[in-house]
Amino acid sequence: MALLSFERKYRVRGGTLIGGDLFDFWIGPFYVGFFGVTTAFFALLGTALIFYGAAIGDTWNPFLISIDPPELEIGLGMAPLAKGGLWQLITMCAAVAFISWALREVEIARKLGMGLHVPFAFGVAILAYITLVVVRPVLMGAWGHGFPYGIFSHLDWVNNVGYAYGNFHYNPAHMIAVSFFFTTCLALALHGSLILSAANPEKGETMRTPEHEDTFFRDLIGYSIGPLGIHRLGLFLALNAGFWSAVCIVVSGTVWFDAWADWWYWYVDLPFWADLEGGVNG
Ligand code: 07D
Ligand code: 07D
Ligand code: U10
Repeated sequence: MALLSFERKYRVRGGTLIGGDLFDFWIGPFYVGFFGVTTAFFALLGTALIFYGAAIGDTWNPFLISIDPPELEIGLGMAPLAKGGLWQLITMCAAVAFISWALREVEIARKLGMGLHVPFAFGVAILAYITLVVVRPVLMGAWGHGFPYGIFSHLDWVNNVGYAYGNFHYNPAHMIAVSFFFTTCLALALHGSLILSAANPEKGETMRTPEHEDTFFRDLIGYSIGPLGIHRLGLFLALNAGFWSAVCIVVSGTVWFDAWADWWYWYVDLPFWADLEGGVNG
């Protein structure tokens, strides 16, 4: 079925979470829905506030514009607009816009009778963002621990927060997250290359089948995870990358306050070798 006639058949009312038939329509290619309206509203409002912040700031250089969170002294209170209040409003707009976008994905999935995997996956990205700008600042007692909204300034934040804990690479959850990111790339490179090698033959050649794909990896490593399995694995890897990222930052400054390298002393201090010659007590 051609895509457009498919869309005509499936563009039917229903499946909405809220608002019934209200907003249950399309504009061009986009499904609107209640959460489309809230996404559009809060995304536009947040963007307008960023432009306002830029206008009262001292640069229009897109790399240097920065909407900073309040000073640490403000704690968890509301700050004046020009002194972090804008950041607080933009954070609210962003959170509501992202969550609305996820709920719009839920409504579209429900209309199509599909699983909720896509909104769930986006939910993990939202979790990482909320962890950075809400959960960790609240646990640490000040909005000032959130990251600033600017292209270069947010890089400075990552750098500075990283060095506040010595070498951030020693954060064990950061290690797990980084390894999941790397493995996600490996999995997508293997999957993309395998599919193209089988399903996109030279002109005149016949297309190969999933059995060929299975056999390639059975010949190579003795095992194939299969055409459905690789997608499960890919989703698992990617979601873990985001999840362990959220873990690695939320524990920094809430349950661990020192250099991350020192965390590893539990290992050095294990009784098996702590008393050996050359060990910490030896
Ligand atoms: C390709 C999908 C398209 C999305 C794009 C991003 C904006 C921001 C707003 C000026 C993969 C659109 C960008 C709407 C403009 C203003 C106010 C997704 C794709 C093209 N970062 N980060 C970038 C965000 C954090 C870090 C680039 C957002 C954390 C590092 C872009 C968030 C930490 C590097 C960007 C966020 C962190 C970047 C490319 C939110 C840890 C880079 C992003 C909401 C996660 C890279 C100059 C990309 C770069 C980069 C956006 C959060 C670290 C500007 C929206 C605080 C180390 N980040 N980031 O391709 O070149 O994402 O920076 O949480 O090296 Mg960042
Ligand atoms: C937060 C983005 C959410 C996005 C959303 C959507 C729009 C719409 C519109 C396009 C989480 C936004 C959408 C705005 C756009 C249109 C139309 C994703 C988010 C909701 N690190 N590190 C990580 C590595 C070092 C440090 C994570 C590597 C140094 C700190 C990841 C290296 C020091 C923090 C990671 C490295 C350091 C991190 C980031 C290498 C600095 C964090 C991914 C090879 C001196 C952050 C939750 C992520 C984190 C984080 C990777 C090095 C510090 C695992 C590979 C040693 C302080 N680092 N890092 O989280 O965990 O994505 O954040 O050296 O806070 Mg690190
Ligand atoms: C995958 C796959 C697969 C495929 C695939 C894909 C994964 C099985 C079958 C998909 C993959 C790709 C296409 C590959 C490329 C993708 C990426 C690299 C990921 C990154 C993507 C991008 C960078 C693109 C981002 C683009 C976006 C987000 C589109 C932007 C959209 C909009 C701006 C409109 C959004 C629509 C909304 C919010 C709802 C509807 C709203 C409107 C139409 C606007 C009108 C507004 C209203 C009705 C509300 C009124 C608004 C008000 C009141 C606000 C007023 C407020 C003020 C302050 C003024 O596995 O294989 O193949 O293809």
